[in-house]
Amino acid sequence: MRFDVVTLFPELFTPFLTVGITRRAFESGQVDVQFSNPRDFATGNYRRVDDRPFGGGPGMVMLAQPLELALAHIRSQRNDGAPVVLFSPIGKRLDHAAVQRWSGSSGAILVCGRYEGIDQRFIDTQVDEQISLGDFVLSGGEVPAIALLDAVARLQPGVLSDADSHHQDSFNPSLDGLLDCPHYTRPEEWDGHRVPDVLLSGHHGQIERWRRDQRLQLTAVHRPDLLEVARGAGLLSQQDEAFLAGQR
Ligand code: 9WO
Repeated sequence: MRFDVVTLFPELFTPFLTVGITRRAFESGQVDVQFSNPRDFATGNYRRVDDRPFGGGPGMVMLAQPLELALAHIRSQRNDGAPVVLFSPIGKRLDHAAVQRWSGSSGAILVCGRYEGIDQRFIDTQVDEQISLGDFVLSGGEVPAIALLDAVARLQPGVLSDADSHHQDSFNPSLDGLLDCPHYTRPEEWDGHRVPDVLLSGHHGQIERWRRDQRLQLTAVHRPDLLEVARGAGLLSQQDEAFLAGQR
């Protein structure tokens, strides 16, 4: 799988690609990430990548031409017709299902905007898909690109430990079914707060039931929309429904 990232600031990515459980996926090339800097495709003494907006107004707009040349260079290296993705609040919200689709794909070309935005003609003619992380504005598309790469890399085979790998399973994932349960570690009492007794009991059946009940309760309270989806998908057992009925 290959992701090409078009960015004025490739150095922002390095710290995220070289630490943690996803490091091996990136360093082995399992998730191959290549960078193209529009600056390298800009012309003239000043190598401009931006200019003032037609019609006036604040800020600068990214020039279409250096972005298009960067794309052409990438296309000459990969001839798989990979989709061009732009990170923008206009786009479709990224969720776990989309991350799963990307993690099984052959990759994409990720375009990171800066300044006030990108010349619309580049977006209209070159961008296949826009992806949003939510209804807020950033100073560039790099943070969303890193978020996508991280989410995709952790779903690659061998990245999650065996203990975590159930999260890849579409029937027991934290985010397309129910929210995750709370986690506790040592000490048993911290700052006057004890770990729930059941977790210290050694009763694996009771511990599993408690965790399931916590997930159901957390989801019912914080994300009732997700609970409805899980219910509609037939993911709730009679025992689950009995617990939820007892909560009301
Ligand atoms: C910003 C913007 C704001 C309101 C409506 C549409 C918008 N599009 C963009 C945009 O594409 N901006 C470029 C990328 C240039 C300025 C910085 N950029 C950006 C991306 N800011 N915020 C995002 C972003 C991307 C994904 N999810 C949330 C925010």
